[in-house]
Amino acid sequence: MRTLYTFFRSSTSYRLRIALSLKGLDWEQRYISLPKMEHREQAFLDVNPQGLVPALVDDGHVLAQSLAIIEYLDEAYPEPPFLPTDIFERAYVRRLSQIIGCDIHPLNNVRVLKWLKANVPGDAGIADRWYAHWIGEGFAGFEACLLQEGRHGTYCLGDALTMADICLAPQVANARRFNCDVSAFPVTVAIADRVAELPAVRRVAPDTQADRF
Ligand SMILES: N[C@@H](CCC(=O)N[C@@H](CS)C(=O)NCC(=O)O)C(=O)O
Repeated sequence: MRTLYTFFRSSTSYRLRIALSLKGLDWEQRYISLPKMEHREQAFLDVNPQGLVPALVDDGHVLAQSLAIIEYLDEAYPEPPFLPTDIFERAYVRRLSQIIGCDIHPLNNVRVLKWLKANVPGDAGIADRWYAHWIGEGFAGFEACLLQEGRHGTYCLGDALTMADICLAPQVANARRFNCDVSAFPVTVAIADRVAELPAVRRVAPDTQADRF
């Protein structure tokens, strides 16, 4: 049995739930509440000393960093593949994944928003404006990349779902949760919506999670 340390609203945890679900793997969940700061308690730091979710324990091995874990899962459990076999296509999928994972998500992480609220007093809307700004900038780059490359189909790369789609759907879900206007990115949003509608994805969505209350 493998164990996923997860929080329902965490988009990086959602990536992992999607990946595990698509691979058809079984796992048990340990819920780590970010509002209750359980990710900074020693019990979780003993698992991931960085104090961030998700973490996965598989076959006794502790894994952290969602992109690294997704690639691990793909190597350990090859079907269905999350990365294409062509090396240039693999680099393209990693490029799209890293736009989300390295250039969008870290700017809008919980600790960043909390820091802004604490350090910019008298500006109640700062965190929402910050979030919307970086979502707009990030998705504009993502959409431009898709359109310039012209390699998308049902998903980011043709009609086979890849790691890029696994990263994209949770990020679009979070943007909507923060009431961001995503209408300027129709290709990106349409792909994310197709991913979110898959039964294997639907069953691990934030609104299905036991820790959502
Ligand atoms: N690059 C890491 C990011 C992990 C991360 O930042 N997770 C967020 C939840 S989506 C978190 O634990 N945030 C806690 C905080 O910001 O205090 C990954 O992809 O796994």
